Amino acid sequence: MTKAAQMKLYIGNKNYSSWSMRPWTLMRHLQIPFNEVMVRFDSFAPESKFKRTLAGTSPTGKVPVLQTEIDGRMQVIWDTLAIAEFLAELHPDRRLWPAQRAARARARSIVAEMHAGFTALRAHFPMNIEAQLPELGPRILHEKSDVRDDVARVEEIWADCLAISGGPFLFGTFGIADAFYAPVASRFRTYGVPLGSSAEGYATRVLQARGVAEWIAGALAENDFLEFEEPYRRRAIPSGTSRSQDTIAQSGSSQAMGIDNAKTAGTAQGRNPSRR
Ligand SMILES: N[C@@H](CCC(=O)N[C@@H](CS)C(=O)NCC(=O)O)C(=O)O
Repeated sequence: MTKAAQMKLYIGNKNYSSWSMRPWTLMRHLQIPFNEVMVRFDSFAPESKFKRTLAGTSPTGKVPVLQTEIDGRMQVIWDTLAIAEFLAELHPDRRLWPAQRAARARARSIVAEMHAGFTALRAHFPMNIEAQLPELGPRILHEKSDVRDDVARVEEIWADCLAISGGPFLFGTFGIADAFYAPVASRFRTYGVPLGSSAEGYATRVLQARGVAEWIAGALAENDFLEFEEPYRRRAIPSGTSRSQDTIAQSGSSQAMGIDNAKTAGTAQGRNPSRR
C-alpha cells in the first residue's frame, strides 16, 4: 500500500483570515500533520494573484481549502465547517467533537451559529490580530445595538458551555467549537471589547491554547499591512517596532475614527463582512 500524501491546507494572511485560522489552529492543536500553503491577500479582484493562485484548486476562490487524498484520489474540501467535519471523521480518537451525543449536538449548534451568523460583529470588528484599537470597541458597542447583541450572544454561548462542561474549553478539551470561537476572542482583544469575568477568562485560555498561540505568533510575524483589510488603521506599523497601540481617533466621533468608512468599504472596495 502506498503512503497517503500529506494533507495541504491553503490559508490566507494569518493576521486577517479568520476562516483560515479555524482549521489551522484545530490541526496544529491536535497535532494532525499537514503542509501549509499561504496565499497572500493582494486583493480579491478576479485578476488578483490570490484568485489566480487558487484557480483550479478552490472552486469558490476562497480560503481555507484542504487538499487531501480520499479513497486513493486527491480531492479538495473548500469550506471551514466541511473541513472540520472531515477531520473529525478522520480522527475519531481525537475528540474534535465532544464524545457525548447531547454535548455534540450543542457543539454542532454553536459552530453552525458562528459559521452562518454574527454578521454585525464580523462587519464592525474584522479580525486584525496585530492591531490594537481598544478605544474602538466600547464606542462601536455604544452606537450599534446589533453588535451589542452579537457580543452578548457570544458571552451567553460561552457561559452556558462552560457551566455545563466545567471548562477549561467550551466542551472540556479543545475542539472544533473552540477553534470556531478563537477568532472572536482575538477580535474582542483587538477592539477592547469589555467582557464579564467568565468570558474574559475563556478568551485568555483559548488565545493561549497551543494551536491558537502558534497562529497568533505567525500573524504577528507577518508585518503585512493590507489597505483593503483595514477599515480603521491609516498606517502600517513600521517593522521592527514593538506592538504599540494604533492611533486612529482624532476626536470622539465615529466618523473621525473611520467607522463610517468601514461601512462603505463593503461596497467600495469589495469588502464583504460575511467573509470574515
Ligand atoms: N464559507 C467559507 C468562507 C471562506 C472565506 O470567506 N474566506 C475568505 C478569507 S477569510 C476569502 O477567501 N475571501 C476571498 C473572497 O471573498 O473573494 C468557509 O467557511 O470557509
